[in-house]
Amino acid sequence: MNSSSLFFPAGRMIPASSSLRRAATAALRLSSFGLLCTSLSAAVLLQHQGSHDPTTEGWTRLAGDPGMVGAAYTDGTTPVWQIHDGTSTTATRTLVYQSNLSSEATPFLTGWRMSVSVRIEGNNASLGANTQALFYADHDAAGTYSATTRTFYNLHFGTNSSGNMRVQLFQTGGNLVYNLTDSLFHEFTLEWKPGDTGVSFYIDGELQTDAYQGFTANGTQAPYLNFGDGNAGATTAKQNWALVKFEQIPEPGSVALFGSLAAPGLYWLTRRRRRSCGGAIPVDLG
Ligand SMILES: [Ca+2]
Repeated sequence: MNSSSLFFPAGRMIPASSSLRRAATAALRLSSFGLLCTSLSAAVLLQHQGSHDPTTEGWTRLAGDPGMVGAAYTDGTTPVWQIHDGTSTTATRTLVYQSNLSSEATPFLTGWRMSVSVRIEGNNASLGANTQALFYADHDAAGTYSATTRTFYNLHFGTNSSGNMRVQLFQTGGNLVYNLTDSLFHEFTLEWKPGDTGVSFYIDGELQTDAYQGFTANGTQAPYLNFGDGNAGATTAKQNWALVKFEQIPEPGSVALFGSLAAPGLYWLTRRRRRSCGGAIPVDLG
């Protein structure tokens, strides 16, 4: 597909100043942080949601073998797009849904957020690209552009022997691993804003680290996003993807419209929101 269609027209990325001002006023009057979760939503650049076929949402199916399965499925009561090895018996058991970004300079300079809700059905002890959500960027975690290196912001999902979810942040110098205490759906979020020197990682809105650096390697390929099975090995586990969302966070200049007194309040509320939109769950840094 034409990658330019991944982006809304520039005029729609940031609300008109009058409506933005009204939204900001309303937001600052709210006493419920729950309402703020939606009132301050960022511009969604790309999204997979529920049981929709990702190829109808702007993603391209890239399968290493025709036997690989991506199909609509209901996990309990949650509609998902399920990915698994299916009848594939070759040594190329990969299936990812990918979307190229002609340039992610704008979202990177103004801020970005990638949110994923996924559950693994069955056990997958191999914590790696078997189940991954990836942002392949041309900027490092300090926001510095490079023409010759690329930074992978890559969430790897797996389970322990009991089926409890695990998530790994692929990183140069040592991966970060978080062990969850159940096998339920959770929302995993990476977020970067101007001035940050690392990417923040949240589980269900709870900050886990603000220093994720990603994995940097030589490369010149255009930036892209993908999710699915990026490892050629076999696994009996199935991946149930309820949500993959990539957003541009409103640029700092738009906050200035709120006025010098309102802006610090909104910043505080925004920071607070990341800690208030989901229930806390126990995690261990493994
Ligand atoms: Ca595989």
